[in-house]
Amino acid sequence: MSNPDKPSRRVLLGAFAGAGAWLLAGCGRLGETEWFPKVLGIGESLSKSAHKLIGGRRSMAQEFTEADLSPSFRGNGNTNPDDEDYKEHAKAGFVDWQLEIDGLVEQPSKFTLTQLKAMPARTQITRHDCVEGWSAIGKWTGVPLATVLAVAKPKAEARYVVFHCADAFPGGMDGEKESYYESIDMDDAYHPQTILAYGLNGQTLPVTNGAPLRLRVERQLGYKHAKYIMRLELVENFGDIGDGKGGYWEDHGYQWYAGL
Ligand SMILES: Nc1nc2c(c(=O)[nH]1)N[C@H]1C(S)=C(S)[C@@H](COP(=O)(O)O)O[C@H]1N2
Ligand SMILES: [Mo]
Repeated sequence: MSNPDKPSRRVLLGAFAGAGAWLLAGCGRLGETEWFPKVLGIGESLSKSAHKLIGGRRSMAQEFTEADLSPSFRGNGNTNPDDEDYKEHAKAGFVDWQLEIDGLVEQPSKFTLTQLKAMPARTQITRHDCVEGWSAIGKWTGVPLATVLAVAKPKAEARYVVFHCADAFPGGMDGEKESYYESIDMDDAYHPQTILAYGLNGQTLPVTNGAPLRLRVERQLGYKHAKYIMRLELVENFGDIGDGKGGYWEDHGYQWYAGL
């Protein structure tokens, strides 16, 4: 039953669509308008496309200062992948490790950690929010995903970047392991704060937090930030990867778009 005091979703979306041209033209200034926080207040009920329409997908996540850093950045989920290849690489300091990029790209590529570190880096101090109810502020250094994609050249039909990770969780009754994986769309892939991080708080990224490389996708919740990345795969859809929902936790019921 609809509540007569509350504008319906349809009415709200209609209002946004009508204001669309103006909103897009002014999207760089949205955060400064008085009504924007109010819009965000009702944003919980907005669809992803409406969120995008009001400029939300392109806006920047808040960045903090050194003074805001959490004393330590805890590890969560898997913190030490139980995979033979991974363990060998970790023991060797990831000198022979390579990030693979394949799928719908013109130029399937491999990058060593040294090559990734030689690309222009971005450092950002951001807050990580986990659905389990904790947050931490950390300083992340890495290469923008956009920079790496510029080398691999996604084909026009590529719609998602899938992150294949080294770790797995024990699966169902047969004890079969389920690999951790995640996916984001091209809007998030090209967002300036979306980086493949190899540094945390001025140090080499520890194994606990995803060495050698982990995703930072700052507009979304913690489980989207894939750690222990081994391979990026560009796909048109992710229906035949894992259980088809776009990520390990999505396959277990979490939302695919985990916007903050
Ligand atoms: N490969 C992999 N990535 C992962 C996870 C995981 O278990 N494996 N856990 C996710 C969750 S739920 C959170 S909150 C963050 C935790 O990152 P941290 O260990 O650096 O705190 O990593 C995310 N990425
Ligand atoms: Mo999490």
